[in-house]
Amino acid sequence: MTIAVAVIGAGFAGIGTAIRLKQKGIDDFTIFERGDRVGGTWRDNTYPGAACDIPSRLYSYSFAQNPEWSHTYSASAEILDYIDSMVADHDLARHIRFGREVTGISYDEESGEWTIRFAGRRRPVTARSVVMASGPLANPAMPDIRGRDDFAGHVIHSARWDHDYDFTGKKVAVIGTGASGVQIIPHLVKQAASVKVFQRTPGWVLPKVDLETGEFTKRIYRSIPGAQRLARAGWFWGHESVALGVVWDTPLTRAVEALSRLNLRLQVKDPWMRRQLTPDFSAGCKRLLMTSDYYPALQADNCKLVTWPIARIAPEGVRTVEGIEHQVDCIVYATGFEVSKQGTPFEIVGVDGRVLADEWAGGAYAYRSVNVEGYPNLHVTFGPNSGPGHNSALVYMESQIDYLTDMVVHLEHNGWKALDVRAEVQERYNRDIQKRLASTTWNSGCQSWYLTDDGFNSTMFPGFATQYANQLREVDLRDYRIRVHADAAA
Ligand code: N01
Repeated sequence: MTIAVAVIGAGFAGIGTAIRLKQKGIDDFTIFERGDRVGGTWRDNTYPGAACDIPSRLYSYSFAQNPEWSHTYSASAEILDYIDSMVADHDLARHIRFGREVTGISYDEESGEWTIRFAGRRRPVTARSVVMASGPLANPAMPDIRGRDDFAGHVIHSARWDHDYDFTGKKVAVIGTGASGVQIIPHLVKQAASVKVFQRTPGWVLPKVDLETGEFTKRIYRSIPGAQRLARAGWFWGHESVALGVVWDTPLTRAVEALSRLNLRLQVKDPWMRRQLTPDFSAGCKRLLMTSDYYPALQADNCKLVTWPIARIAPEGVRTVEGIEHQVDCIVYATGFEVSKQGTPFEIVGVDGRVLADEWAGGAYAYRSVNVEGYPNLHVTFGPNSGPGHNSALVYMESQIDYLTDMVVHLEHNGWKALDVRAEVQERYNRDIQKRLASTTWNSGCQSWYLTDDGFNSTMFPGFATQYANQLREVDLRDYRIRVHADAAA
């Protein structure tokens, strides 16, 4: 039997999509999740110190406000609880199938249906619409360092933490000092005998002022929902103004850098260390790092910052190019994720047997980040050029979810076969996006996961969250080709 909507992934995007589908009267959907519980990135990233660097009031859905957030910024366990509570509050458990890893989907023009295939299962599922909610940062990336497999000790990746490994008394190397690395290092320094931090590029660091939410404030949030909306709006506009110093190179960028330098001067006494920790690219080119305990941890007696490039991994540890071998018991890779900027997480075959990964080989693109011409009724959350960079990913996600669920409603209520974005509309949109990206800080010279090796930016949205939300506020059916079933056309 064909279902109305197949949602792939039970992380924030999949759960949010499910809630909005229900609120819009669509109950005939199933969420297929490869893991054994909901939560996506917050299920997978359980490293010590895992927390969100965006305030909780903004890192949550406006249609599922939570008066109980304990702090300004939440730790991963609390975020996971929030996702669980959304599942319970909206009766979503009966819609979720766990252990279903999608291996490929293909579109049949005749029926207007997508076939979804799963690892280890012979029977595929068919659906009229598919929502890709599998997340861009779902698969850990191991760095391409010579000798990596030769290491005789223990290996852990930040996104697949080994909670059984006891760091007490151990010598540890951490490779990677991005958003994950700076959260892990302070915790390891407290536990391990010694920690060597291998830094390739220092990032811009701003202090994270994390306050506990008092019982009185919670009571206000519980009894006056408008107060939560007000707090959310405050954070939202604060982040919108930060965009001026992060998305484009403006005088505000210099102000962000000055603030970060001041933070460095106040927290790090040693001039050599300060030089090593000073970035040489514009603030915002890579993600800003929000932490107040990273610099103090680096200066702990049992911690050492290593800035010589890594030459290779040896059986006993990490060898740097000047010939020193740092012998360790464990290597923690905080080296980020395999980001599908060009490929797709599984094979996606559209009209005329077109394969999306082939079309995206030069860099991914979509219309309004959600739809791709030739792949009707397929909707992507966190798709090409939808990255916030300066605001909450959930604010962007909420816009996508509202937009794509409206499209599903159009399709289902009208009994149409397909909604396929017009090629010329998509082309015009992406020409404009790439033109605007050229003047952003992300394209100003540093290398980050936002760019392909050729410097093509298919991840970030070049503007304010408000602009992004405005473009997704309404589905303009003139942008789409509508196909009807043969019997309806007759
Ligand atoms: O990964 P990253 P991440 N040799 O790719 C280094 C989200 N997130 O997991 O900068 C040596 O940013 C690499 O060095 P360099 C957020 O969107 C959110 O930290 O390339 N080093 C870098 O230091 C974030 O952007 C939260 O020179 C190597 C690090 O590894 C995204 O996840 C929290 C190397 C990788 O940094 C990814 O963050 C955490 C090599 N061969 C994460 N290869 C929130 O709070 C890589 N590196 C919401």
